[in-house]
Amino acid sequence: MKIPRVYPQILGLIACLLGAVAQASPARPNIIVIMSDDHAYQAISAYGHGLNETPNIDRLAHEGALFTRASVTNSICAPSRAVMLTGKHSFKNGKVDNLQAFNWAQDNFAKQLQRSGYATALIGKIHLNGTPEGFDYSTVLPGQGHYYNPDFIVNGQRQQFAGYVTTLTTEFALEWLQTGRDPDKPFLLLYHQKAPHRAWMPEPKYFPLFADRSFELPDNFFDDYTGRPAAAHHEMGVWRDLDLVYDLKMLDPVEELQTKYRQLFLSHIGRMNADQRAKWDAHYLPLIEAYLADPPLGRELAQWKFDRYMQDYLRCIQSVDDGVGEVLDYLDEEGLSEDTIVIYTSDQGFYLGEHGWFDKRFMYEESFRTPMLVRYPREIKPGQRLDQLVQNLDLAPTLLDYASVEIPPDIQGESFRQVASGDDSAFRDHAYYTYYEYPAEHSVMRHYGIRTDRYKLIHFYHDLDYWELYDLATDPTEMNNLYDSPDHQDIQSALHRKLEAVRQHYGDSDELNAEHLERYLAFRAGRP
Ligand code: SGN
Ligand code: CA
Repeated sequence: MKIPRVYPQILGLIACLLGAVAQASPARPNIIVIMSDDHAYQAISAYGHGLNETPNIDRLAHEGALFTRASVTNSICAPSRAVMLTGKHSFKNGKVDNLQAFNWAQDNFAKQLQRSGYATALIGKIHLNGTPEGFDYSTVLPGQGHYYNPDFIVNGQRQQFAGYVTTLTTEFALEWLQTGRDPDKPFLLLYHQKAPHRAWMPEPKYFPLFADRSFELPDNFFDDYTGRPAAAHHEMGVWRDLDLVYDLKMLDPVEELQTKYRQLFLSHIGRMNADQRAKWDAHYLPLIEAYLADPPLGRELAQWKFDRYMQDYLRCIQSVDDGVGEVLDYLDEEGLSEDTIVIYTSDQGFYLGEHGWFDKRFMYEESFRTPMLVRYPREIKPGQRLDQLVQNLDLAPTLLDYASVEIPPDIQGESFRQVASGDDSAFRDHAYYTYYEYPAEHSVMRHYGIRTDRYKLIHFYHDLDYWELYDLATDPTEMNNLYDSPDHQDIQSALHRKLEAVRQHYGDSDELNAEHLERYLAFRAGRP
């Protein structure tokens, strides 16, 4: 067929118009959310605590924004992930604790991005039962997963992989980026590491790191919890509750150390192949012999336990940092760095000996706060440190905002896109917190509370009824409960009013807490 001569002109016009449209609305950004598990901000060098070096995570701070006061709404793994996905508080999305089921049928921001044309993948730890919804591709750990030769569920099929969990997770993420995704679509990748979760089993190449290092105990390591009965009730003490075999790796061949978690540790270490086990033993057996030959006592034992804990915890983080470097390198090599939002965060913070603890759950700063670093060269100036009270609750609306997808009205978080771009006009003036998993491991009682720019008000309830008030400007380590102090009556009343208003705004209440408690106790008792 003969093509009329006018066609090329029309085609040219169409191309020109399309070009104009493309210019008016630039391509939507790619998004990578890197989440690790239990990564304390104190253990990221960009946060300035001097414990370790994380050069790759630090790149995000140098080339983007670091949030100094980011927090979670519920400091425990699965609930935190549910909050991130849905943009709703635990009492709205229904996943209030690690134990009860998550409802994947509800909407989440991955589904919203997928519907709007994004290629989506979830790789690594998610800790939410059932098949993930909202992802074209998923490779996830069952539950907590294992460090060595872990199982992954690949698009619904469970299989075991040889290797170390952190490097495998990075490999799977890179594979999807390189060959798995639809290259014609913008992408969303949730790249979620298991590390540095308990029991802190490092990759062999990092055994030598920190081997001779002793760590300074935090000032409040020997906290006596005066004025804080719920804190006193804990079971997460570094010197009292860490398990010699499981946590501190004293798996003695003569089986003298019959600790509570010895069997559990055997199930983890039992997954290793002969080569992995040989490397493990070459490192830990001399430490075990030294310990048995001359077991430290008293304060020396506390320091020894803290050092053992910190050495392995920080080693696990080194492998996480390597993975971040590989992903950032991939973006550079492919010319994608400018157009990709990269977020680094954790499902919550963690205690590194503060108040004498490991673990999380409390609304005190170290576990209430979480790392949050965001790089997006198109919009975010390099090297910013921002102190707004952003929360994991805000990730879903923020990412929808960047992707030009309408934020559903029932989402409870706020977009911090403008904040990240350096707009310091008002953001939310508070952060609201709820914690429910009690009675349970570590014995952290049920509580809720509010943090404002300067103060924190917390209410512990259920088998005690106790309020705490902290002035974070004068008492950043929360040692001095000011509740009922005669000098703080005005601020106490103001915080109570604020807390009530915030609870009403989000739709939380004492009645709802009573319902959650009843459901939880029934669940634990195995009642329907
Ligand atoms: C496990 C750990 C706890 C930890 C929870 C929740 N015990 O149960 O120390 O608090 O996970 O962690 S362990 O003996 O199994 O290691 S979370 O990050 O998944 O919420
Ligand atoms: Ca966690």
